[in-house]
Amino acid sequence: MSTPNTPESLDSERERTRTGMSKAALKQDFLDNLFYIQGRFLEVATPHDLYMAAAFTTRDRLLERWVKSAQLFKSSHARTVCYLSAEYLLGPHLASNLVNLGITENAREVSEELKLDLDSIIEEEEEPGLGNGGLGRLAACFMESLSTCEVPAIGYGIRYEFGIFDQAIEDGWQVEKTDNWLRNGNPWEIPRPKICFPVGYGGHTESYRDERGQMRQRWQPELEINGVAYDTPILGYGTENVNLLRLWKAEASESFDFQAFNTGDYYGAVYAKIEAETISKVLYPNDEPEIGKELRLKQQYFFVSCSMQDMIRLHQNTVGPLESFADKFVAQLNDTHPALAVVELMRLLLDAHGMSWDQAWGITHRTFCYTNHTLLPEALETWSVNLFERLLPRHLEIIYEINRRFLDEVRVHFLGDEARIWRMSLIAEGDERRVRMANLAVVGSQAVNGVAELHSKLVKATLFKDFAELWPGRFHNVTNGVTPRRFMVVANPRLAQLITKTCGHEDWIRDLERLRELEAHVDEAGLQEQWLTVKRAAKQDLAAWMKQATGVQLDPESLFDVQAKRFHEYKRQHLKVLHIIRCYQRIKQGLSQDLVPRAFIFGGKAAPGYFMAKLMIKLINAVGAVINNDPHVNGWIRVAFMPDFNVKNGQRLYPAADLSEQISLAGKEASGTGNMKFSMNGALTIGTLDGANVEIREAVGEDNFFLFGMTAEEALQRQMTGYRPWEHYQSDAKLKSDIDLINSGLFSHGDTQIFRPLTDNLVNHDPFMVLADYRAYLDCQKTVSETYKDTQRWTRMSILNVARIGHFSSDRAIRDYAEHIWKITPKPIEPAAG
Ligand code: GFP
Repeated sequence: MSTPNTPESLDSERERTRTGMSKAALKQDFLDNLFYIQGRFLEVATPHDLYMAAAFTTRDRLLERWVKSAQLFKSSHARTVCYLSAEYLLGPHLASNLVNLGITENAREVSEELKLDLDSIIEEEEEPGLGNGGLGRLAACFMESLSTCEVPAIGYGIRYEFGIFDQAIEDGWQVEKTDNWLRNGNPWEIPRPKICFPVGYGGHTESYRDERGQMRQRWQPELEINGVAYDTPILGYGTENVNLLRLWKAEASESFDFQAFNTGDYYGAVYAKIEAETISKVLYPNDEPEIGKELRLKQQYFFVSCSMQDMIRLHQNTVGPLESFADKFVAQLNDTHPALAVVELMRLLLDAHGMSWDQAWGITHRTFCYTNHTLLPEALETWSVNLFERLLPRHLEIIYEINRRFLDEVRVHFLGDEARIWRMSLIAEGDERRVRMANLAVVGSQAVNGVAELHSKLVKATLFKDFAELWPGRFHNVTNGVTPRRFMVVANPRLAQLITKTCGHEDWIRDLERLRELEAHVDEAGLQEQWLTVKRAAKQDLAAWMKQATGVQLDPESLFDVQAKRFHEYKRQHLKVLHIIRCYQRIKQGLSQDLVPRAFIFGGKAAPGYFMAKLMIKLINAVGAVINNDPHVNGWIRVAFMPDFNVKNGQRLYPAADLSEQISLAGKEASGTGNMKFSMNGALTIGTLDGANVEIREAVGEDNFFLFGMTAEEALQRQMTGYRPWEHYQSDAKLKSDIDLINSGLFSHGDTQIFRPLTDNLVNHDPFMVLADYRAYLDCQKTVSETYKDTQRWTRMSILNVARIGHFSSDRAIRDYAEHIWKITPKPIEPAAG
């Protein structure tokens, strides 16, 4: 076919290549990108070159949609959600963007035509690990669902040069390796050197009279660095909407100190640059003591300052006067890490834009909402007043003034209740005075929410009881959700295809409640058989990966019993270890009749400084080494530890699990989101009444969920009346023998001391009541084994879990936020004509 050689036709031809969805356009763009960006041709391209070319080809299609979204949002002054989060655990982009664009199949066929393998290209991507766990992954799911639900949004965060460490297992111990994710370049981001804001630290404040003769304060920082924007487009599923993830990188204002250089101080000349760039260098791991983490406070201030300045800039460029700022923007604080944004917006409105306190507070308070993610006291941030004074003196003044006015309000409501005032103050008095970030977040926000029904209730009844009594209308619940695009369609394409075939449509991917249509087919032998086939294939895939990664051979016919999440004592990975040891002892004693062959699979990282969590990892691997090498038992049970649990590896685990372990002490896990991901992939849950487990159980039905253990209330009651784990140890012979076996040195080449810190802690303190729930857990596991023997019943339960899990889509969570918290309506982008 010949194309008329006019400028118009050339233009449209070119446009089609860069943005078209046909195989021809994709192929041409892929080859162009390989050539023009990577400087390669097919025959010599490395796997990385191919991945880059595929990523750029996909990105070309995102950019077109992004520009259109930005144009519409700008011209219509669309109300916009700003999601402020110190963490985004994004996972690899390529596969998920292909799904959301609807071009996976075309991309696969193009690859085949070019004699390439799409899966290997996808596998080549290194994920940005810019988060620790649940909170960061939630932010990533929310970004995708915001776009899918067509809600205009900007995600703000930090572009850490080094994300969460890579985990290796050496001699059974976790070893941390640097995550140099930017080493080979990041094709998804676009640097915006001109979107750049100064951020100050240190120095002093001073009073002056403004032109109207009023006394005002201003801040003279000692140090100023710059925050530069790096933008990543986030596409929704089956929509043209693309939102923006804007991450800030710290740079020195002057990259080179010429004065130092001229006086011969070559190293000093670049020192400021190095110091400034340290701020966005590395993600802090969870569960490390807060003390001394000055850099962390600097990071928090850094990203909220850039974000607030950016929001003001955007507002002034579009709508104009700042009086309507809170109509244009709503800012969601993802935990307290960005709580300083409240103070920074006040500072900007007061000091840079000359507003009165009341006017500034009126706007600020209407702008923010806050999500709490934990009740654990050690995870609630406080910062020393001294540190604040040194680093952010103007902010401390503003915090004092917010506090003074706030406490006056409390006094009016609760006359004479000094204890309450003391508890509610933004400043904790004591040997060292500290700023309470959670109190600041509550006071500065118009809405506060927990992340599951139980958690939100506990937030109101315990952590923020005083605040809920003062402002009952401020507290809400939005149960978490996860995106089915990544965790079903990308992670488990076989299951997705089977669902589509069974329901006769793909609409469930956008409207997850429609999975309910599966229920009508639950008793069909054909579906059950295919369901099993799909699960078995996923188990085979995982077994092959595990064999290659760890050397451990798993039998796909056995029950895959998986616990994958951050390591923490409250999540009780050690409870599962006690179960493994019980199985081991039973088999050794010839009592295997009520067991089924099981593969016990773990995944998860421990914070580098959290000794007990690391010891749990060592224990699992130690027990695994004995079991996996003992021919008497390894036909029955195997233990495998998946190294480096991250989003990418999680996608291998969820589809293959038969049983999902959600066994935290009730009242401790705010929500959990792994519980949703497993259930969406047809795993049955064994769990306590904790976090979102409660709602998952209600949704899938009591009969399709293995429940055990104390309720949150019972646990609290036991704690208050004096919990004595020692008595469980003494009175339960099996429990005693399991713990004694750990201490016998059997799993540690005769070393009887290595696991003592763990076992002594269990027997003497047991803060998360492992021993109190041990018996109930074991009994419940017996029921699991019995049920698994009945394949048909198990499969039916598995199908029902998937059919009834629709509520836990992050699309639903975003719609809840939009309606009840943000008061925002979707803004669809019209598809391109033709
Ligand atoms: C926290 C809570 C989880 C909750 C997530 C998301 O996770 O229960 O599901 O936040 O709300 F602990 P981490 O960031 O602590 O892993």
